[in-house]
Amino acid sequence: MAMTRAHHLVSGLVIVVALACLYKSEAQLQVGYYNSTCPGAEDLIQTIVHGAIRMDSGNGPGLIRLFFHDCFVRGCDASVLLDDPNPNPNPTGNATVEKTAPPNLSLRGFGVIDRAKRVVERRCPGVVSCADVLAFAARDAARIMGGVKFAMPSGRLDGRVSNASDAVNNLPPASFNLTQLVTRFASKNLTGDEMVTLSGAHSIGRSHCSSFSSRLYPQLDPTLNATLGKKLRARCPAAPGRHDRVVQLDDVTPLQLDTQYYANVIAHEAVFASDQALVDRNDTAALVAAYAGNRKLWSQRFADAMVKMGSIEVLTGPPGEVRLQCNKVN
Ligand code: HEM
Ligand SMILES: *[C@@H]1O[C@H](CO)[C@@H](O)[C@H](O)[C@H]1NC(C)=O
Ligand SMILES: *[C@@H]1O[C@H](CO)[C@@H](O)[C@H](O)[C@H]1NC(C)=O
Ligand SMILES: *[C@@H]1O[C@H](CO)[C@@H](O)[C@H](O)[C@H]1NC(C)=O
Ligand SMILES: *[C@@H]1O[C@H](CO)[C@@H](O)[C@H](O)[C@H]1NC(C)=O
Ligand SMILES: *[C@@H]1O[C@H](CO)[C@@H](O)[C@H](O)[C@H]1NC(C)=O
Ligand SMILES: *[C@@H]1O[C@H](CO)[C@@H](O)[C@H](O)[C@H]1NC(C)=O
Ligand SMILES: *[C@@H]1O[C@H](CO)[C@@H](O)[C@H](O)[C@H]1NC(C)=O
Ligand SMILES: CC(=O)N[C@H]1CO[C@H](CO)[C@@H](O)[C@@H]1O
Repeated sequence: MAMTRAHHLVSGLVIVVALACLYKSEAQLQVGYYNSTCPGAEDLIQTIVHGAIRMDSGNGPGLIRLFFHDCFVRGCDASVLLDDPNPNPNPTGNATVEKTAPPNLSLRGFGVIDRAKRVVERRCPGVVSCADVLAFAARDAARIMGGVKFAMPSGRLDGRVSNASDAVNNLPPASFNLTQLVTRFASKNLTGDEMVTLSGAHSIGRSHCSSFSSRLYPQLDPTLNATLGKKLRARCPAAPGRHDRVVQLDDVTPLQLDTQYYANVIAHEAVFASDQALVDRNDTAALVAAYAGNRKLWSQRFADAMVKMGSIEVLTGPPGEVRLQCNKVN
């Protein structure tokens, strides 16, 4: 008798949990969200991304960073892709939309997203959001640059707002220390471990001198290897003039999304103070060391962290929309 009662309780609980999951899944991303509404969308996007990276390898890091900047500002809603709707330049010269805010300095890959969106739009009009196109493209870029293949859940809708001050307030600057980095990622529900893992994206791509010149002048940052410091000074003059030059983030294997970045951090050869800060605490330093010696471990964790980053504050209902063109709201 008691058994039956317990059974009923258990099955009741199972139903409640199942219903809760069902309800929740309405607002959740799904792997293969476009299976029936736009089969082939992910393949089409992958083809475009592949071609774009073959033409210019900088599109690889560009797309991965674009995804990060999208997700950290108002969630992964393609707000980073919106142009200023005002055709006349702002009289104050102030930034208005995210992509014109200082932290977005040098974002690249917009053209790849526009092309992928156009191709997908031709196949299935009004179905695939720009936020999902960007998520798929970043996933593909990571694989093409040397990462692992992984499933990227989808079903995001596009936002209708882009605000430059949101970018300034949400994107971490390269001067952040470890405490600040951990806190900023925690505000996006990402753990310290995930912050260390995602920072490995700095294994590819480049930086402008202006993003780290405070480590070079007036004094060389003592946590930077002096030999590298002198090399960077030669490349990045104290008085830069109008031309802000670029350096590779990982000078050893600049085109491989590998764990050389972590070896660089251990050797004090990372470009940003925020990279070097990863060894400022035992637990994060231990993870840096583990990743430096285990590419397989890092690549898998990086894939998992990209999926998690891709779920930040996603829109799956109103006021979200499927934009027809990625640079403007419908
Ligand atoms: C941990 C905090 C982070 C800081 C402080 C930071 C900062 C920066 C800065 C200042 C640049 C150079 C911009 C320039 O001067 O052109 C950069 C480049 C880059 N970042 Fe980060 N970033 C962070 C996290 C991430 C994450 C989470 C990702 C992606 C998962 C990422 C991916 C990239 C990539 C791929 C580039 C190279 C872009 C290119 O070559 O066009 N970063 N980052
Ligand atoms: C789409 O298809 C894939 C592969 O068959 C499957 O793993 C996934 O669960 C499907 N997703 C949806 C939402 O139907
Ligand atoms: C806009 O620009 C003016 C003048 O340069 C400046 O005083 C003001 O703080 C700026 N506003 C914002 C929101 O950046
Ligand atoms: C952008 O956000 C800032 C800070 O939250 C706010 O003061 C400003 O009014 C917003 N701008 C627009 C155009 O909504
Ligand atoms: C990190 O920076 C914050 C803000 O400047 C400061 O309050 C804090 O003491 C710093 N933490 C460490 C460990 O340096
Ligand atoms: C983080 O998780 C909490 C609790 O689940 C949620 O309320 C909050 O919106 C999440 N924040 C982000 C940025 O995803
Ligand atoms: C800095 O790097 C150079 C060249 O890789 C190396 O010879 C030197 O030992 C390093 N300096 C320190 C203090 O580790
Ligand atoms: C961190 O490192 C210090 C110094 O090496 C050591 O004494 C301490 O036990 C370590 N803490 C943890 C949590 O590993
Ligand atoms: C791609 C893009 O619009 N980048 C802008 C980022 O912000 C800087 C500074 O506000 C602008 O000069 C760039 O044009």
